[in-house]
Amino acid sequence: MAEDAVLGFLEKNEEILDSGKFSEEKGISHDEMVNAIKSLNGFGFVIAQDIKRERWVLTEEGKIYATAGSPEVQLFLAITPEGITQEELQKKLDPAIFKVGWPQAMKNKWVEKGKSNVSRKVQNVDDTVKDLLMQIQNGEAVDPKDIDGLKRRKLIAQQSWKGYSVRKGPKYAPKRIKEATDLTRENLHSGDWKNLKEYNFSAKGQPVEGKEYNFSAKGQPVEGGHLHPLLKVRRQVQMIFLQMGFEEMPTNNYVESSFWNFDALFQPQQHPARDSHDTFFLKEPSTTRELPEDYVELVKKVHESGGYGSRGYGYDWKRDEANKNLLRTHTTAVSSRMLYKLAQNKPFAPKKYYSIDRVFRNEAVDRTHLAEFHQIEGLVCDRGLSLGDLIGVLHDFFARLGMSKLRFKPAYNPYTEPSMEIFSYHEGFKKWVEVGNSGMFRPEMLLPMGLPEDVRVIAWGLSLERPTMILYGIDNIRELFGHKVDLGLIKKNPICRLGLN
Ligand code: FB9
Repeated sequence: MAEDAVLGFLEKNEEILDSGKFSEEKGISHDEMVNAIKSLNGFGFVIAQDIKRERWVLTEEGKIYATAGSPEVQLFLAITPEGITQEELQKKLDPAIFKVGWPQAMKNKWVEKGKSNVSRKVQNVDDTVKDLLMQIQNGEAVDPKDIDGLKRRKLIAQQSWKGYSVRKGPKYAPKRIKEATDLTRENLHSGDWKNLKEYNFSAKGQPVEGKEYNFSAKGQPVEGGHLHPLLKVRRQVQMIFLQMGFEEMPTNNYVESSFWNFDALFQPQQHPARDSHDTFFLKEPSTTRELPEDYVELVKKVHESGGYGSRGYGYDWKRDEANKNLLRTHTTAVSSRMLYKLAQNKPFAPKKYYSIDRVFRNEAVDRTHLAEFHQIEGLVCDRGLSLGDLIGVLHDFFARLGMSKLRFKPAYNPYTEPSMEIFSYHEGFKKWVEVGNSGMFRPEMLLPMGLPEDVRVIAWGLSLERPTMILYGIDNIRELFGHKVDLGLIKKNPICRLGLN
């Protein structure tokens, strides 16, 4: 329809000057006409030139006044020549008309307000606003000064209009023969496919030339899966650990017993972190079913009376407390399970383990902290390790993350001694940033497991969210994790390449 109108017009005319006017003359919507022109242009039947015009159109309010008259004139006409009270006037007018019309009529010095009455100051008024709006509605030119006034009252708005002028193209034909690429179920069934250009053989039986491929055409966007930034950073950190010869620990249990999460780590049962204000305890199943009883006895003893050179804590250790199930507060609970398992293997063989998984803490949430986060943890278990080995492995690990300038600050953890906070100088922020925590697991943790006396374990931890937020320039953790995440970010976020990787 629209295509035929364009091709037919060009058969006898040089050019379609304005697609807007042309579509009105043909009684075809301009959108349909533009689609036809674009398609014909794409196949070379026509050459289309953009036409861009800015024009004024009436707002909804403007359309009302173009029909019913401006509010100030409606108000003027509602005042009888002898004058009326303001209450009577307001009863005669729509509140919106009174609200806009009264100040405008006062400004035009058309009306005045007496002690009890409002009255006219002039005999007659012209509704210039209505006249101007009708001129714009009819596409007539209007003085720019008048335009400013109407724009200020939000009665008109600027609308950009895009159309085309159209001339014959190199492949012009008075009627378009559909390309073979337009093969459809319909034209195959109806037999119309025989009229398609590629199947429309010339009189001498020669096929007309085929449609050339448009190699610059963009492919359809492929809607596939998209990796979350956390998973991209996790993959990079995993690669770093694997390149350093670490094995991943099995972290597929969010629910843990207090025993493995705290007691096995020599964390006393009165420690504030074991309070329900800091930890999520489970109602159901509230207690663990099975613990290695011999080992539990050794843990009980080291808490109560020490041993291995330790004084212990000197309190009555409660099994019920150790049995409580919780959501693990750190992946160090997994490290304790793995080290206990390693201690059962005789003879002892050194190991390097890592884990990256979710941990849960019942703490106040803020812009950068939720009640859960992903903890990254690494540990090396071998004979005769020292703090120097820990510092060395930290330099190696963080260098691979792109952080080569480190400083260490003495710290305290219930299960490591000595402990250190790790700081790295951030060139972008021009300041030292805390990037993790570390330490050497205490003998009160390692020896009850059955590890040889000269075996030491150096370990460290950091979060996955902090580096991800910094690397992806996200300052609110809710933009990264949770139900408010913008899926556009998930689809568009850049790849993550860390440090030496
Ligand atoms: O991740 C942290 N900071 C960090 C890490 C990397 C990073 O990279 C940027 C690209 C440059 C930037 C920042 N932190 C640890 C330090 C702080 O963010 C801290 O405020 C928040 N910490 C979490 C705990 O807070 C509830 C981060 C989390 C953390 C802290 C300690 C451990 C693990 C995670 C640990 C441990 C540990 C210690 C000894 C033995 C075994 C494990």
